[in-house]
Amino acid sequence: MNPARLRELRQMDLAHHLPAQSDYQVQQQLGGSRIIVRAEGCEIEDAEGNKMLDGMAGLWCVNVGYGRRELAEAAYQQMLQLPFYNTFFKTATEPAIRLATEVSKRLGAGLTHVFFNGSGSEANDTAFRLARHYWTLQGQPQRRVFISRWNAYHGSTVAGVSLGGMKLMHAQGHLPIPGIEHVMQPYWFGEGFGEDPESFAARAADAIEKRILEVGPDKVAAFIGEPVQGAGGVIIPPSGYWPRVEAICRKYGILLIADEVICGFGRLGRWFGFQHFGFQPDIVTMAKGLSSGYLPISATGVSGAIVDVLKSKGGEFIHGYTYSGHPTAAAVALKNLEIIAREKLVERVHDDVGPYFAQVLARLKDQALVGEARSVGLIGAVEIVARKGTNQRFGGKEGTAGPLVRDICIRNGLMVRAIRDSIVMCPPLVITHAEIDRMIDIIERSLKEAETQLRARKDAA
Ligand code: PXG
Repeated sequence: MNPARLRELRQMDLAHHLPAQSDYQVQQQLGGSRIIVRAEGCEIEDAEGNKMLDGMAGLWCVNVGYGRRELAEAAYQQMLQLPFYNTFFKTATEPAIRLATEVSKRLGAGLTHVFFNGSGSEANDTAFRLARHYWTLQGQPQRRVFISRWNAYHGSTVAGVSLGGMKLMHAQGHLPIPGIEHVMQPYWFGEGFGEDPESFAARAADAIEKRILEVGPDKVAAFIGEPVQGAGGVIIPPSGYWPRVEAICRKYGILLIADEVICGFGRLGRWFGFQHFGFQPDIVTMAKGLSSGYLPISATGVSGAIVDVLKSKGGEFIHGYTYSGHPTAAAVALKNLEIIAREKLVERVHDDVGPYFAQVLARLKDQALVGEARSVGLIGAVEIVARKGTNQRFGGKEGTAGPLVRDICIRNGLMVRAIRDSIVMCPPLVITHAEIDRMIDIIERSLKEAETQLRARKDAA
């Protein structure tokens, strides 16, 4: 982009635009936001012409990679035929019906029906309202408490933030809303270090049972969790965690909601994260990879058992969004699922790039700053520590190294996220071996560059 146009855009950005989750004072100090202008495959390009490998698939969503003409074509054709119609008051459109069918086929295991929304947050709001409605229909309206984990991310709407366990988000706006309980997360590196991982997992799952008993089992509507917590820092629970959580939910007849907004659509090497961990949810929320981010659309998958109750008891579920089942977004999502299936991207993650990513990531374990490098499928994290062999951070409990390493990675040509003192990765599922090598090389180099600066800091542990 020519410099004059870029200058003008930056000024307009400052004068009129409030970007999401940003400190507007910092936006001002930086002279405007980073502007991304185009992308192809796994690479993004900013307005200054810098090309970067996109280690975050946009924002954990561009599963099929950028530049898919087929998706643009699907949107174009659908817009010409019927750009929009609603799905309110017993109306539907062909793309919405076909997409519901395709999604439920892939969910399998009794998750027969799908409710559409525009975003992951809305998908969780739907799950929240649906679960309470279900219990009321079942003659148990007092069952309205949700149990979630600290450091979970379930979105940015009022219910999404409340269900999530981000304390800083709660602190803005007097949240959470009543009726939501938070328990410990299965974050072994942060909270179980030195403990046998499986006994830690059992302890983390049992915290849910303990809370159920404190609240009163007859008052709990549902437990909600991400199979792998993404925005919380790619928290991969030990293998015993989810089966134990499922058994606890079953024991007390509590609905189990899997938030698959990040884990869904191949990320863990299966269509859904619950299939990887081997448990059976009653409600599944999905977004991001459903359309690979090409258009906003999300879905709430519901078990046949719940739908049977809705159908047999009757009465309107007084809930929905203008864009529920948006035909253009649904047409793009359908084509996206077709691409994932045709190119066998789920199998590719499971059999090829997932194991390769794990293998290359393991190289980082010898680095002085690396406390742990973990992954499952194509999602991973590198924990940065001040002292090798410990989980001690630079600059105290929350750490200060993450943002520094992230900024160096970006300068070196890799877009990644820092979450506390970890670097997280979630690249498009089409990433090649060479690109995985490049991603890990850049992180390795950036960690080395950061080390000198970090050790020189007064606050170094
Ligand atoms: N659930 C999960 C598990 C998510 O990761 C949402 C719900 C909400 O989706 P929407 O479409 O309403 O944003 C998400 C979104 C980050 C970051 O910290 C993560 C998300 C969104 C924005 C930033 O990297 N995840």
